[in-house]
Amino acid sequence: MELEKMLEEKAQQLFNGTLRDLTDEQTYITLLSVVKELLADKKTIEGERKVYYFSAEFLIGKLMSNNLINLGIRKEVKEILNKNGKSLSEIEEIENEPSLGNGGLGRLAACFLDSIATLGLPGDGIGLNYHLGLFKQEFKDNKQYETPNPWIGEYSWLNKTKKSYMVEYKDFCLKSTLYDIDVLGYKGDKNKLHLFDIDTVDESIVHDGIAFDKENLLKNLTLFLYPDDSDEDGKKLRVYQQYFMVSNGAQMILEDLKRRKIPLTELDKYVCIQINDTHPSLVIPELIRLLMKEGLTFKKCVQIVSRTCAYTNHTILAEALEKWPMYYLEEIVPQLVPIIEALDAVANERSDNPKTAIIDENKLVHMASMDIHFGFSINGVAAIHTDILKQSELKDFYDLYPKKFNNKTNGITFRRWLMDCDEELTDFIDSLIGEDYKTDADELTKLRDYLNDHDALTRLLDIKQTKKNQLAKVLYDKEGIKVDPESIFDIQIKRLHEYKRQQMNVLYIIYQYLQIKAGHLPAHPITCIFGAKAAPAYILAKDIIHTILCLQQIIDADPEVSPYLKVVMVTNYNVTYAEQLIPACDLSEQISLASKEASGTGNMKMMLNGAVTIGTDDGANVEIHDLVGDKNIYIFGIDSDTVIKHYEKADYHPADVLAKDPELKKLVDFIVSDEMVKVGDHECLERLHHDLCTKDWFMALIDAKDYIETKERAIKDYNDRYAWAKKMLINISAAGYFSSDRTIRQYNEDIWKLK
Ligand code: 26Y
Repeated sequence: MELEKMLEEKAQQLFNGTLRDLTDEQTYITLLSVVKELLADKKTIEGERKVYYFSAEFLIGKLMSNNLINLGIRKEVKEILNKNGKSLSEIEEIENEPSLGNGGLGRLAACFLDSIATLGLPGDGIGLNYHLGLFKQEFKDNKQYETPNPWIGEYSWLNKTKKSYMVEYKDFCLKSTLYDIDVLGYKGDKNKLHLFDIDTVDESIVHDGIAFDKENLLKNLTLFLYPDDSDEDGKKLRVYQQYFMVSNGAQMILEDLKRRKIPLTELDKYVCIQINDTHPSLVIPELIRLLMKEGLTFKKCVQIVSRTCAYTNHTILAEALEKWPMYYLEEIVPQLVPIIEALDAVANERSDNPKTAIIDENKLVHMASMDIHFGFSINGVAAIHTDILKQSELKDFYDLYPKKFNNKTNGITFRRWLMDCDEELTDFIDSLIGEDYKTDADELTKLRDYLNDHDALTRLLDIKQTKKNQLAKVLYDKEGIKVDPESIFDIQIKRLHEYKRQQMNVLYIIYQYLQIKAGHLPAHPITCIFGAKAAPAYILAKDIIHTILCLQQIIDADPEVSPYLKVVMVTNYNVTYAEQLIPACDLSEQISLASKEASGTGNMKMMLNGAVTIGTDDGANVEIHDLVGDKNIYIFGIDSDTVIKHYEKADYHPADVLAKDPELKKLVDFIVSDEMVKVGDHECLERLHHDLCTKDWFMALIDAKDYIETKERAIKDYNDRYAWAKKMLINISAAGYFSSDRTIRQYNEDIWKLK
């Protein structure tokens, strides 16, 4: 049936009206219902062998626009809505964002699902149906507050299935309910995202922000995306969640094999499990347990499972590598304890190096160690990251299993991060090189033919200006903030973490503020935009947010400064906000301490949308640098080898840097100046100041000077508009490598081996 007719009939059926009569909300529900039917009619991707991507996070973001694009009907829907006096973008506003992830790792999982389906590979996601996504962020008195972030409501993309499994804990059993979300490939067939839940979750137990009773598992198991892990109960709840996810997933996989009459001993031939960081690592002992219950020997189970599971590492920060106390497991999932102990014994047979043990002398279970011993592949997420894993962080394992290690540089889906978020740029690229790049991203290199095409460069600059104007309107509507769309949009959007060094960006802002106060105007007005959530219990991260908001207030109130410098911290940064910020970015801030950012993916998104990067040689920046060359990226700072040596020798002391550089000291001291204290909380400002002067664990002060000089150079360069436009075009033309289609092809060729 033709689309318009379907929509009209659905409007009639649901609301007894015509499309034209419906409210925006009714229109959204009508559209959702029609699109879900179209998805239901799509073919499921089939194949002998299938990958299951196990992940505690799937940061899928709003799905309407993405589904319309992949169905190939976005333009048509837009026209039908326009004809009926409605706008698609306003209708899309109605959708709640499912914020089922913290940041990069969760968003990567979502990009991967899109690419797996687009490449026509059989592959499903396995995760949890959190009722409340990552907290909603609010600001009051220049501080972050957290409130619940519900997303499901009466209408959503979830389809309730009839599948259900029993999950055993020490003192009770829980019955699961499975919800599926259809994942349609671009102009292709579909896979599924399976999200497990329980029926007894009770959203009303949340009080005072995001506090809740952590004891009552029946009510809270899937209530939150894993909560604050600063206390014992929060951590235990995460073990309950992780086991729930993997036990359900493992049972579903084995049930499917039985249905297909495949002997369980052939699991590894038909199934590959990709373990996304260590959060789903309990799938290894759980699968072994389930297979043993079917009568297989421990030895046989270890062999099968080891050929089935592959592990991706996303971090080298020690505090993020999960280690569970054995007594937690005894208290929560005692049935896994003998299996983990037996696995530890096997590991100790293979190597007497205590560093590769699974259970350490403090009776902590190292989840990554289990993955490496009993998985067949371990990969890092960017070239430099994998090298660091091999050479230092996981060196002992690399010596033991050199062939298991491999790199898979991250990628992003161009459907969402270009076609969806920047239609103007997409149409521009289409007009120059055709549409093949949408499924073959390397085609983007053809844009290089236009580097000296004045007309093309003019159009590119115009598009960037259009996106900046659009963002300016969003900032005004959402935040009540007026920005100058002609200023440089300098954007740092990512979780707030010391290693990502938003605090170094703060020092630049202070530098620029003091320069302007002293009568030295910047080469071009600049708007410094931040988006970041801090973990609720991460005090220093919250202090950095506070400092940014105080600077925002001071500069806003200063008519001498505000025409040239503006600071904006957007509220509740999420995927939806990212889609508006990224196309408007001129200068992309990727300034982590070298060696610390495993990959980064925001760097790729901004590059693809015509931003130029200022960054360290860290994560995927290294590969961006290689692809675009020195002239089209602003690299600064000490390199990762130097950083690693500083840590080994413990020879970095911020006080030494400050003693030698009184100009830098002035910038740092500004944090506790009268101006700041007047608008801020003395304790918070003091704490950050003290940390920078005495600890500065991520060495912001070592790189600050180079950073400031490099940024000043970029701002000067920006004024040569055509030279800048060339840099933009070179960045876009080189971004093809960062398509998640490429990443997934590599996962498939090296690890999954699906047909
Ligand atoms: C232990 C638990 C609290 C935990 C929860 C979430 C630990 C880690 C995470 C999330 C990690 C994460 O997002 N890592 C990021 O993964 C991206 C995708 O590979 C990388 O691009 C990025 O550099 C890395 O920080």
